[in-house]
Amino acid sequence: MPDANTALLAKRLSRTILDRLPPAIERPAYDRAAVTPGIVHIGLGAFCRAHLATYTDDVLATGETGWGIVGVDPLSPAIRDALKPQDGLYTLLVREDGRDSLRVVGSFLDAMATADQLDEALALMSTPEIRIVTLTVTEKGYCQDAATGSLDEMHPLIRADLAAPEAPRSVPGLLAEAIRRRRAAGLAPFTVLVCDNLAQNGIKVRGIVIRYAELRDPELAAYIAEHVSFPCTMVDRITPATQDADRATVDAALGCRDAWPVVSEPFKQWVIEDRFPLGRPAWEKAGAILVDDVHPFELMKLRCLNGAHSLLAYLSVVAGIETIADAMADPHLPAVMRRLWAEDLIPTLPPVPGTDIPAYTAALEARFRNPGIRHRTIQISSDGSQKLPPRLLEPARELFAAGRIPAVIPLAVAAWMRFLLEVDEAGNAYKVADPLAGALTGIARAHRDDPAALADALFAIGDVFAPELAAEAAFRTAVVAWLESLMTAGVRPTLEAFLAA
Ligand code: CS2
Repeated sequence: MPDANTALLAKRLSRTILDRLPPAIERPAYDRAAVTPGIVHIGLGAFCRAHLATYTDDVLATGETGWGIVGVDPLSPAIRDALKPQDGLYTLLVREDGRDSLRVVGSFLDAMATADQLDEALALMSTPEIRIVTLTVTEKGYCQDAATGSLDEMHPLIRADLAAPEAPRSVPGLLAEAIRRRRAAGLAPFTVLVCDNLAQNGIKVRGIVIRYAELRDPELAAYIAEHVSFPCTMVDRITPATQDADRATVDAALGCRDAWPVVSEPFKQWVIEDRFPLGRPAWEKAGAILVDDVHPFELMKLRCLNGAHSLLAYLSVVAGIETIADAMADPHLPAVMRRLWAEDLIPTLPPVPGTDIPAYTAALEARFRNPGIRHRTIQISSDGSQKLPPRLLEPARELFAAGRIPAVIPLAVAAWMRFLLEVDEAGNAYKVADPLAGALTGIARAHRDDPAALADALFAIGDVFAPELAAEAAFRTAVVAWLESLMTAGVRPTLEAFLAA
């Protein structure tokens, strides 16, 4: 006879097992059966499940029952397939200093994948109960030209959607079609709440969706421009991709199997512009900050947190440093990061209400050091062509416009260029994950022995480098010098030379 614990481990996390979980596991403090969907969330990755789902879970626990979430994966059915047999439940493992706390999150009522449930998802988005569509589809999910933030009209998914707009595969196509269907049904449009790391994310995505709609039907575009609200947001919680070791930790603590738990740091922050014509959950009760203007918060976070992440990620991958916590233990990287903040990024920021920016960056450093979070530098290195413009290239452009020369950003850009060679300094190969990977790695291979030619060929990619920045002679000279040093001397001597200068 298997003992009770073995029998439980053979079981899957689900609503019927919630009451039997060990007492230390936090779980929904409300009757999930009484909750109805009010939000469709597009993109089921780890981040949204550590972030907006927990804010919403807390609001549901205050007795607001109309704001359950239905998740829609626009890419693969894998997370839907993990969550569906679990009644949408999953565990969030919050880690700090070896202290784990676990929480089963209940705000996802159901999960769908557009791969085989597109009509079901569109039908749900066209019901009166759904008043908000939230999104975490990563920067590249919006089919944007990263340098300008406008719609990439030649994107294959956009071309395909314009040819068959009622069966969309792109995110702009999905939003436009859902808004069209609601309008045809006589319903007011939902609010579109973008929760990705784009500068002025609501404004950008509004522009992208309107441009897509213009190409589809100018009348629909005019309707969206006039009636649909796209508040901007700043979202923050460090949430690395789930590893098998995390699944094992969670299963052992739960005593049952969770097919896709999520791991995060304790810190979380959400700043939201309060423009929701059809209402919203009282997210402020869960600690969200509702403001009139998100822009200062968003610039601070995108530049200081994400910009530092990108600097550390490219140097670390090339140097063979596996995680951000390991990078923080490096003799040189933290000092370079502090100079990035002090010399290049903080000078570009406007005042941020209620925030002392040096204290914010000091807190960031402590978050990066969290030994419980194994945030892999190769994960952060992905999609550099989309991430570098808002994090580092836009601040560089602003510094030049103000008559200043960035000190550290050229080193970060050179590290990205060196990273595109797909081999670290110990000779280990890795893959560049990026929507432009083919073009970028092709250029890197063609110029692997010529840093100046490599830099020039990359500067010519207009989707990444704004022409004004590519034309700055001082920028080009600095990037080429650092790239040459990285390619010939290596990361360590380059950092030493940088810090000595
Ligand atoms: C990271 C972000 O992968 C990345 O590019 O910089 O995912 C970062 O961890 C989050 O934005 C933190 O809120």
